[in-house]
Amino acid sequence: MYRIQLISPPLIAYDKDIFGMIPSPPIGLASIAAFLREKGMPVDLIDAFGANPFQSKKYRDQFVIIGLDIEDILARIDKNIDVIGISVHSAMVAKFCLDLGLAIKKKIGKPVVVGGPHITLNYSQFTEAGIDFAIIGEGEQTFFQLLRTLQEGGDGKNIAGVAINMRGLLQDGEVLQMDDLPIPAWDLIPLENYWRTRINHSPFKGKFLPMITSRGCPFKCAFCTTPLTSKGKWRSYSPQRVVNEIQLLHDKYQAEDIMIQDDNFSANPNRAKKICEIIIEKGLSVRLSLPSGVRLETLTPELLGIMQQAGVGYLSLSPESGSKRIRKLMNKTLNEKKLYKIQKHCKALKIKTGICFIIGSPGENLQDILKTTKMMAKMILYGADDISIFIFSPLPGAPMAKKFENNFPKDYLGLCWSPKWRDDYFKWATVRNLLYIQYAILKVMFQPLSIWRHIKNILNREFETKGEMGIGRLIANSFSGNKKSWPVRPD
Ligand code: B12
Ligand code: SF4
Repeated sequence: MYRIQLISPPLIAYDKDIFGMIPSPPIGLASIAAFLREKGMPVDLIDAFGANPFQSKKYRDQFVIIGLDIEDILARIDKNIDVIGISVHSAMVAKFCLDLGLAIKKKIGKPVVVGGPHITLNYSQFTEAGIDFAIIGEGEQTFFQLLRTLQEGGDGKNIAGVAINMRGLLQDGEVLQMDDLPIPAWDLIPLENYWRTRINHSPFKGKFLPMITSRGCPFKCAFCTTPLTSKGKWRSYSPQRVVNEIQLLHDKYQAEDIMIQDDNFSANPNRAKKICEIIIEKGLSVRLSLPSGVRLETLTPELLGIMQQAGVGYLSLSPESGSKRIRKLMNKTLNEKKLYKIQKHCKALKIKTGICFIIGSPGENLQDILKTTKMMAKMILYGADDISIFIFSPLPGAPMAKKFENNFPKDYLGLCWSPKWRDDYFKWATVRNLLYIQYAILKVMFQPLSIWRHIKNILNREFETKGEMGIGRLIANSFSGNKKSWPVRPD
């Protein structure tokens, strides 16, 4: 039987960019590992961030690598391995993964396969450089089919879902019933190291794990690539399967906080309601959060009420901009009245909220920013807990990226929510800082009583908001010296 080496790259970010330095256990790769193991294929997984989150090195002038670098990874690969699979989550890790793949080919001489959200739309960056196979879309079934074919002596080039170095041969892989997928192989990930960093993309109090209850999104925001990678489809686990996984993460891995990182958890509100009902019926006691954004269209006071009873303590709402003009450019529908109403309901239910905005869209002007400022102020008045402000970055493949097509950074490195390569980055970074100052002032003005709770949570290192997590990290870094607190400074 073929032996497979899976690799999740280290975290790569602009040095000191707190928006890019957010680790999370690699759920996509853990899901592939579980699937292959279920099919009887022995799998080893190198999680280059999780293996050593306290190692940081400078990378290409402006960036840092946190975790294992190429040499470290090469040293850990067993020479008897048959195929190597590398996960490429975003443009930020693409160059590193390409260099790693080529180095593995040179040193070990075995086929290298890449997959992940970035690959689905940008596979030619890899196949044209000499990487053997790129898997398009969901990887479990396609990767397994490829491995089986290679093992039987085939060349693997005709399998649906495998992109080869010829335009026109791109096809979808076989789509599985979601409930047939095994639970991610968390036993292969050094979870303790993630918990030690005390950082995630959602606030948490105890041991945490991510989870996916659905894949894809039926909406079409022009800055996002998910509508393209999921082809506008949304598929989900059955409510019972979702609750079984929550229970297992709690019982087997002691997870107390579960981040449901679906693109669109409540795309089917009845399913979301059913999940909550089963959790309540079973008396499961876990804290749930929805950090990737919940579409306003799908929320009702009734659904929020039952979500709160089921343990949802934090969710993200993404109006993106206070300006209708910019929202139109983003192809983002938003009912502002409903936004404020839902925020007030969350406040009444004590569900913490994170409100996400994108600034710096092509053509965005002062008028637009003032409208965002106003929306932000209203949201804080109505009880919003966190504000996240991202600077527009043209993700390759997304419709709004077209305007930047000729200016993309080489090898896509730098395509993140702090795009320092943009000519006007300084301007937008200044606007972002001013908006955060406004947020802090309004928070003290409109929510003075919440300040004590924030201080208590920061001191206990039990976070209910991202703001607390960020400030907690700053304090920990200032008091504990370089090596003890995460993120460490590069050597
Ligand atoms: C949750 C999430 C995060 C989380 C957690 C990431 C994690 N470790 O899991 C956090 C917050 C940390 C994060 C960070 C970032 N993210 Co992100 N993230 C997502 C999100 C919303 C869901 C990912 C997910 O959990 N999917 C569910 C799992 C099961 O699927 P999967 O990971 O895609 O894996 C499947 C396939 O891709 C494939 N596959 C994956 N790996 C491999 C490997 C092999 C060998 C094979 C064969 C197949 C394969 O098979 C898997 C199972 O079917 C996606 C949107 C999306 N739907 O893709 C954006 C998304 C992937 N992120 C994006 C971006 C831009 C970023 C950041 C750069 C943002 C920033 N901070 O500036 C950082 C960069 C992180 C890094 N250094 O790479 C973009 C990437 C676009 C691009 N080309 O760059 C996306 C697509 C969002 C978007 N709006 O367009 N992210
Ligand atoms: S931003 Fe969210 S809602 Fe919009 S298309 Fe992407 S995943 Fe869907």
